[in-house]
Amino acid sequence: MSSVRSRGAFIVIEGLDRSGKTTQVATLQTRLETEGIPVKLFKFPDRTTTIGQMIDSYLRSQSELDDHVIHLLFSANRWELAASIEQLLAAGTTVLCDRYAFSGVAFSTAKGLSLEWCRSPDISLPAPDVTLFLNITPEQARSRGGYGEERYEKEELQRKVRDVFQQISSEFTEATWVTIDAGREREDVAEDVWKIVYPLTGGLAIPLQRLWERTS
Ligand code: DGP
Repeated sequence: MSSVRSRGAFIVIEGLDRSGKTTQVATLQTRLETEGIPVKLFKFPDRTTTIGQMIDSYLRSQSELDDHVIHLLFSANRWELAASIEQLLAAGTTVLCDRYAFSGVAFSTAKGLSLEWCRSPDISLPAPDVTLFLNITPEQARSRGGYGEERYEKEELQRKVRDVFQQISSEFTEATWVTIDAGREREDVAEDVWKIVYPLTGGLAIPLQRLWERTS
């Protein structure tokens, strides 16, 4: 008799800078833990690895790199953790990712690289079961105190990033890409996030998909 082994859900949270993404991810993680659901959080870029330290130095403008090179480093940073993500999912753990390949495509395309080129190094990464995109307007970002000091935190670039995220989202179904209005009260956003995530945490019987393989 064959049975389909259930696995953990792979949930990605993407968002514009100043969208409150980090707070929402932390709230979601705490709530899952409180419910007794095994959960592991990844944050990309993961600045703790050797590759991540090069990315960190670049983001803080302490080093200069060609746009293609930094793009490939961001992708390599995801690939170096992909096996851990897969193992955790197979063991039944819910995996949360604060940013993923969509940020990779959005930021590098906004800087002027071609979308197709940007996507290719991330083809075949584990595909999220759902991506939650926290959306705010540039005006809302400004009213939240504006952007920070890092390299990409400029209004003009953020507008372009927003447009590319919209373009990326159009290739996904409504079930796999959910745009959330993050310009509202923190608790209301958290409630929307919870309503989408909680039903996925009981174990999934469908195999893990590979990112962008059908479009490659
Ligand atoms: P965060 O730690 O979430 O604030 O992200 C750091 C910055 O790096 C943020 O401005 C978004 C950007 N970023 C995240 N992932 C990627 C990526 O894969 N490629 C590029 N070019 N930028 C990214």
